[in-house]
Amino acid sequence: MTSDPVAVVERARAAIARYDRPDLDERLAAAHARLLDDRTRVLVVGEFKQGKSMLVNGLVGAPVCPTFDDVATAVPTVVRHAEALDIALLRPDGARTTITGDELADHICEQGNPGNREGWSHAEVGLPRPVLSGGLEIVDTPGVGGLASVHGAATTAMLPSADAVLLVSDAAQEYTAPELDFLAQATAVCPNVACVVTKTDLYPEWRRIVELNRGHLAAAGISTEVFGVSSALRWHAVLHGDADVNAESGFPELIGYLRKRVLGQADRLARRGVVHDVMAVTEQIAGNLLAERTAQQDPAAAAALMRELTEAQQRATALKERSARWQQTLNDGVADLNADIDYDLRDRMKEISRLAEDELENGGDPAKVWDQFAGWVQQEVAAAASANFIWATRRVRALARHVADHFSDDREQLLPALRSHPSDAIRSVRAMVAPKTEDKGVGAKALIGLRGGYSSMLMFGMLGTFIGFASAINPLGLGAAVFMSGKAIGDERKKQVARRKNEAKAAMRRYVDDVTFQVAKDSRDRLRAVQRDLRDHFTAQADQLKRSLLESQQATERAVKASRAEREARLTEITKQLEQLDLVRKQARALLPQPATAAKAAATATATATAAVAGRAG
Ligand SMILES: Nc1nc2c(ncn2[C@@H]2O[C@H](COP(=O)(O)OP(=O)(O)OP(=O)(O)O)[C@@H](O)[C@H]2O)c(=O)[nH]1
Ligand SMILES: [Mg+2]
Repeated sequence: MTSDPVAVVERARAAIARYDRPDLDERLAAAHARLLDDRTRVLVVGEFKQGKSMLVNGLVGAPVCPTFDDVATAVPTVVRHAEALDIALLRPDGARTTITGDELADHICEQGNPGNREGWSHAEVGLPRPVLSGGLEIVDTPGVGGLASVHGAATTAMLPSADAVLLVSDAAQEYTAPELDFLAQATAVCPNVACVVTKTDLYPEWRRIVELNRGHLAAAGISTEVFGVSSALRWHAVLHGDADVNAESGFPELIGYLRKRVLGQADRLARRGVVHDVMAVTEQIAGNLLAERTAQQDPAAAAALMRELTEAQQRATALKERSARWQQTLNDGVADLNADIDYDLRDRMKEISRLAEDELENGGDPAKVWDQFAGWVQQEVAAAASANFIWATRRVRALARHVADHFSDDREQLLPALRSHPSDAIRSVRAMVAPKTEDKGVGAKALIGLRGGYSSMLMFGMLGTFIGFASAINPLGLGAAVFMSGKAIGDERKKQVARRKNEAKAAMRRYVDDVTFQVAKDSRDRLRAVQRDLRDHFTAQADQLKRSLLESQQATERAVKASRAEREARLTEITKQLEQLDLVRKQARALLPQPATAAKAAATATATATAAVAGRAG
C-alpha cells in the first residue's frame, strides 16, 4: 500500500470523479496543491553579528549569504531548493529581478543598500542541495539594530508564518533580556523554536555559556533545545570533506533536528490534513450511497421513506441553524478581537507616550539627548507593536478553533491554513525623525546675548549719562552689559530648552500616534482577511454537507420510483462503488502511523460511513 500523500489524493480524486461533485473535488484539489507547494520555513534570527548568515551558509554548505565583520545584512534572504542556481530580488508586490551571485551582496547588505533604501522585500536563492530537498526553506534575517528594534519588529512579523525559528547568539555572552523576550514571543506563535550558540571555536568557555543559557531559558519557562555550533569548523569540513571536523562543528545535530523534528512535523501535519480531507470527502459520498442502498433494498416501506425524508429535512434545517451559529461566532469574535487588539495597542502606546513625556519633562535639553531618546521611543514602540501582534495572532488562532468547534470535535484538522504572508502590520513601525528646532549654534547664541547686552548697555549708558558720567561708553555700562548678556543667554537658553521640550513632546506624540494608526489599520486589515478566509473555508464545508444531504434525498426519491430490475442492478453497483471508496479510505489511513486499534477501525470503515449519514448534520 502506498504511503505517498500525493498519490493518495490523486486516487481519491479519481474515485469521486463519477459523482459529479465539483465542490468535493475542489477540496481535494486544494489538498493536492497544498502538498505540491509544501514548504517548511525556518527563520534564522538574532542580534547583530552573531553569525546568522554564516550559519545559513554552513547549513546549506554553500556561500550564499554574504558575511562580513563590518557589513551587516539589510534584507532577508530565503534559501531554498532549486535544480540550478537561481538568485533573485523581490519587491513587496512580488515583482522579481534575477541577478547574479556577485551582485547579491550589493543589494542585501547595509554597505550597498543602507537601511534597504532600495525597498526589496527579500532575496531568494535557489540551489541544488540535498539538505533543502523536502521543501526546507532557510531564511537569513537582518540583525541590524537588534531584536528589540524596528528591524526586530519586522522579524517578529514573520514569526507566525514560520515553521521553525533558530535564535542565533554567539558564545561570547549569555542571553540578554531582548533575546529572552524574543524567544518568549517566538514560542508563543511558532511550533518549533531552537537556540543556536555559534562561534564555539572562538570561545573555549562555550559550554558554560550554553549551560547559563539553559538556566535562563528554564527560569523564563521556555523549553527549547540549545545547540552549540562552529560555522568556521563546518566551513572547513565542507571545503576539505573532513568528517571529524564536521562532527566537531555541531552541525550534524542541528541538521538532524531540522530534518527529524521540523521537517518530520511538517510532514506529519501534511499527512494528517490529507487523511482528513480524503476521509471527509469519501464519507460524504459513501453516506449518499448508503442512504440510497437503504431505500433500494426496501422501497415498499413508505413509512421508512417518509421518516428518512423528514429527517433529511430536519438535518438541513439543523445545518442552516448551525451555519447561522458559526457565522455569529465568527462575526462576534472578529468584532471583539478588533476592539480588544485596538485597545491593547492604544494602551501600550499611551503608556509609552506617558513615560516619554516624563522623560522629556524631567530630563535636560532634548537637543542633546535626542538620538538616545528617539532610539528609546522607537524601541519601545516597536516592542509594543510586536507584543500586540503576537497577542493578536494567538487570539485569531483561538477564534478559528472556536469557530471550528461548531463543525466537529475534530477541530485541529478542520482549520484552514491561516498561514498568510508575513503581515506588514509592524513593518510600518519606522524611524522617528528629530523635530525641526531652530539651530541655536554658538553664533546665534552670541547674537541673542548681544541683543540683551545691547539694550542693557543702552540703559546703563543712559543711566551713566543721567548720573553725570560724560563719557560716551562708560566702564560701568560696559561691565554691566557683559554681566547682563550672560544672564540673557541663560534665560534665552531656558526658554529654548522649554520650547525644544515642547517640540520634542509634540514630535514624539505625533510619531506614536502615527505608528499606532498604521499598526491598528494593518491589524484591522489582517483581521478582515482572516475573517474572509475563515468564512470561505467554513462556508465551503457547510455547502458540501448541504449538497450531500440533497443528493441523499434525491437518491431516495429515485429509489422508490425504480423498477425491480433497475433496483437489483443498482444495488450491485452501489456495493461495488462502496468497496472502491473503502479502498481509498484505507490508503489514506495508511498515511498515518497506525496505532494497534486502528486496524480494527479500518475494518469497520463502512460502519463509520453509515454512522456518518446519520451524524454528519447532527
Ligand atoms: N570563528 C568563527 N567566526 C564566526 C562564526 N560564525 C560567524 N563568524 C564570524 O562572525 C562575523 C559575523 O558573522 P555573520 O554571519 O555575518 O553574522 P550575522 O549575524 O549574519 O550579522 P548581521 O546579519 O550583520 O547581523 C563574520 O566575520 C563571521 O566570519 C563561527 O562559528 N566561528
Ligand atoms: Mg547576516
